Order: sequence, then structure tokens, then C-alpha cells
Amino acid sequence: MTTTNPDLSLSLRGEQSDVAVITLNRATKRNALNDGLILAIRDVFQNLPKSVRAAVIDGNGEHFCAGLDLSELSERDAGEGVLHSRMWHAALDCVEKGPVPVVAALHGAVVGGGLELASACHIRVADESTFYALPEGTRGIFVGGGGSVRVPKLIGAARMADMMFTGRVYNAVDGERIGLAQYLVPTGTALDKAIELATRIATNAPLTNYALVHALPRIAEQPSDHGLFTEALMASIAQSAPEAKARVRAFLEGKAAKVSKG
Ligand code: 1HE
Repeated sequence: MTTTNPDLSLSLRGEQSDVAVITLNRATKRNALNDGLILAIRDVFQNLPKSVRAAVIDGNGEHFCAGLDLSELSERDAGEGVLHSRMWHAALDCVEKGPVPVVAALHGAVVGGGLELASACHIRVADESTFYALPEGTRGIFVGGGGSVRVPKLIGAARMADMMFTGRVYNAVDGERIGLAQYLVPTGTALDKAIELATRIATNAPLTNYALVHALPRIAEQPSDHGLFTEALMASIAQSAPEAKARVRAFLEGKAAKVSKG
């Protein structure tokens, strides 16, 4: 199913249509993100079907995403540049602070704005063909899609600065090692693994997923005293939901899975 933009498709998986797979569909341009595609990403996350409880983003072709469509960059003045960056912020906020957890399925190039998009997701699964870079540094520009806020949270400001100062490219193994991805899988299997994870996430209590998407990142940025207070409120709200009570009762009655060694 295409969205309002043929460069972005949406398909629903699972018996309950609870997993949405959102695919960048602009392989001839290596899924470079033009304004239309950024707005389509915003729209799709603002209008996910009610059945959806987790989402996956992937890219068609040999690469996840080549970042900003550089052909649209040339004629912007400073004021237009600010508005353009703010448009990316608004769209990627819809991914990061949207209704459901989002898993990125990465392969090939995850560069520039492609890494900014990936870092707005909640989990990143990379296959062995993945490579990461921030070529903004060598193109004479700066990140503008939230990268300076989100990427340091994954790998630290020093590593991000190195990527931009020197054009350093991380391969899939080193990317997982430094925290750009949480899962490293054989080439060609990132989408399957991401769907497997999203399918599992979709079975969580909705309020737990909501807390992980909306409360955890805010708590992590609060002073510890405020964070502990917010945590207490969120914990109390989550555990008072009937679904939480039923799940805990099921465990106590021996009807729910134990934690098992990985
Ligand atoms: C593009 C773009 C693009 C490819 N904008 N058109 N991002 C970059 O600086 C990365 C630029 N791209 C690359 O380094 C390479 O294309 C890749 C490593 C991603 C892929 O290489 P390859 O050999 O598979 O493909 P290609 O032959 O380089 O590209 C195929 C076509 O896609 C070609 O167009 P064609 O008309 O000649 O066929 C390329 O021009 C086009 N293409 N990438 C426009 N990015 C909110 S701020 C974010 C700031 C940034 O993201 S800056 C970083 C931009």
C-alpha cells in the first residue's frame, strides 16, 4: 500500500494488523530524503491505523538511506534553512515520540540524514552490509535533522565529532560495538529480524510501550530527583492498568513465561 507519496509505502503485518512496515521507496536515488518524503514520514506516523502497536522502517534497494536529497539544498537562504531543518525536526519527532515503538532495519548506507532518521527510532537492527557516516562534515554543512541531539545519545559527542571532522565511516561490526545499532544480523536479514522484534513488542501492554517511548527518554534527561519522581508516577500508572494486573497474576499462577537464559 502506498501512502500519500509513492516514495513511501506502508504495509500491515500480523493477524491483528498490529505491525506496520514503512518502506523508503526511492532506491534509484538511494532513498535520499527530499521534502516530500520527509513530510510523508511525518504524515504516516501521525495517521497510523489504530490496530498498529509497533512499526518497522526499512529502505528498498541496496541502501537504507543516503540522507538529505542534496539536489534540493542549493537555493535556500538562511531563513529558509532554519525552517527546513525545523520541518525535519517535526517529522522525526513524529517517529521518536509517536504512538508506537519503531524498529529501524538497516543495510548499506546509513548516512547523513539517514542516520538521523535511524537514530529517531527506538531500536536499530543492522545487517552486515551496513555502514554509517556523517558526510555533512566534508560537504561543508552541518546536521539539521536532529543528529546533533540524537546521535551523541547513542555514541557520545566525541565519536560524532570525529565522524564529522574526519569523514570516518563505521562498518556494521564497529557500528554495533559503539552503539549505533543494538542488533547485528547476517546480510539480507535485518528486515526479518526487525519484524520479529516489532511483533514481540506489539504483544507488550500498551502502557508499558507508551512509557518506554514517552517517559523513559524524558526521565533520562531530568535531574535524578525529578527523574525518580516521574518514574514513580509512571510506574504507578502502568501497574494500576487491568492488563498489568492480569499479566502479574498469570505469572503467579504459573501461566506466564519465566525469564530464561538468552
Ligand atoms: C543522491 C544522494 C543524495 C545518492 N542526494 N541524490 N548524503 C551524502 O552526502 C551521501 C551521498 N551519497 C553517496 O555517498 C552515495 O550515493 C551512496 C554511498 C549512498 C550510494 O552509492 P552508490 O554508488 O550505490 O549510488 P550512486 O551512484 O552514488 O547514486 C545513485 C543515484 O542517487 C545518483 O543519481 P543519478 O541521477 O546519477 O543516478 C546520485 O546522485 C543519487 N544520490 N545520494 C541526492 N544524498 C537534515 S540535514 C541532513 C544532511 C545530510 O544528510 S548531508 C548528507 C547527504
